[in-house]
Amino acid sequence: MSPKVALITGITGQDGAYLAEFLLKKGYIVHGIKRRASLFNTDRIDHLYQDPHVENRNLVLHYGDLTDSTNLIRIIQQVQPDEIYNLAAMSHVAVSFETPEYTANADGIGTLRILEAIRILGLEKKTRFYQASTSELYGLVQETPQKETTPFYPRSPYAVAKMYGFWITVNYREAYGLFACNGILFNHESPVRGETFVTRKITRAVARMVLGLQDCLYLGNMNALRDWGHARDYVEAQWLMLQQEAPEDFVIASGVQYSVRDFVNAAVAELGLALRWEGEGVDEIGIVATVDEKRAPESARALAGKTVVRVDPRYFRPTEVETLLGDPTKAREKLGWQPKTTFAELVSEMVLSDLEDAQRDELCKTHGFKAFDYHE
Ligand code: NDP
Ligand code: GDR
Repeated sequence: MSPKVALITGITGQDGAYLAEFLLKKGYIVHGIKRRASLFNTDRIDHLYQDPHVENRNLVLHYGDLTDSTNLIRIIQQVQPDEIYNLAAMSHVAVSFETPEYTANADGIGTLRILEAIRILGLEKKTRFYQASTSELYGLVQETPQKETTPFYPRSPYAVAKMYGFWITVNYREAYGLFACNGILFNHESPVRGETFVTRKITRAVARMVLGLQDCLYLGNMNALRDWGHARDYVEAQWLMLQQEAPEDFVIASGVQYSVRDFVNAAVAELGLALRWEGEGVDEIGIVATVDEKRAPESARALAGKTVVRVDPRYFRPTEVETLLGDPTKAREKLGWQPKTTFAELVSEMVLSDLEDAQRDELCKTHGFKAFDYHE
């Protein structure tokens, strides 16, 4: 039997990288769409990269963009995929308030463009479609925990665009019999999470602070509650949805909730620090209360008594999603899916990976080379 062929949009993103690796291990031929950028943007999949001069590659990259229908039609025609995973998106909620029209175009209409391409090319019976839907659809939550039947109330241009993507996927399933599924995924993170999402921002800052490369971590709403899991576990659920007999939508979540502040506490604890929180609202600060000399790097001792976390209102959103908690019962019962990584394991993996990066930067700095110093 010839290997299955998958096409991943957003292959250069966090989930794209984990999914590509997962599918390659399963024997798939994987095609991915990457955007042209002025710098190399394939860091997350460089370990999977195959030289274009090698014959019979099982990972092939195509230039493309979700805002370009002709490009999508041509790639899908050429690839003739058995499965399409639409992971590409302008995925940052706060940034979507700055670029609402582009977000609607890429995240909303982009989904339609792929579904239409499948139809135009007559691939309705061959190609299965996965849409990266999101817990952000629940926004101002109407029920806790959130499950597949919980009403949506989106709270950002990102979530509204994803709402279109959700319903157009359902509509094409019902109207044209497409095997199309929505995965309503709750937040999932990893060491390759984008550096401006809150978890990675925290783990990166903590690692840099203990090595003396950064002074303070500025955060927005620390009371926000999220249901965090590991991207490695969640891409397996994406694949499982397309292996079922019938297409359905599934909530994918851990079923456990923590605040942003809890995440900070867990991240600093991983490197032997404990914080004392003082003040309220925009005046809240996190001060290093104890440094465990056995666990913390030596350079971290200088942090005792220092304020290392402050609130910066620039990170507040015009409308916030205060609380999300998923109920993954349907996924467990129908897909046999369960998260394998606990919150503590996730935080630990992310912190230790960022510590390695920070150690490399520290080494560069001590040898007089420029160390990467960008954070926002
Ligand atoms: P990332 O932001 O890490 O990756 C997004 C990917 O989309 C990148 O490869 C990016 O390319 C690409 N992309 C962005 N805009 C376009 C465009 N116009 N045309 C083509 N490609 C584009 O996101 P994640 O991997 O974390 O998330 C994957 C998907 O799942 C997204 O759709 C996201 O909205 C959704 N989601 C994510 C959750 C999470 O917690 N991670 C939870 C629920 C849903 P480039 O690398 O060039 O920027
Ligand atoms: P989210 O993730 O908006 O849930 O979207 P993010 O990590 O950006 O925010 C989570 C919560 O933390 C609060 N927060 C901060 N957020 C950021 N980015 N930076 C800060 O400094 C900060 N301080 C506090 C936020 O206000 C929010 O409440 C992610 C994305 O991956 C989406 O694409 C995906 O659909 C959802 O998860 C599920």
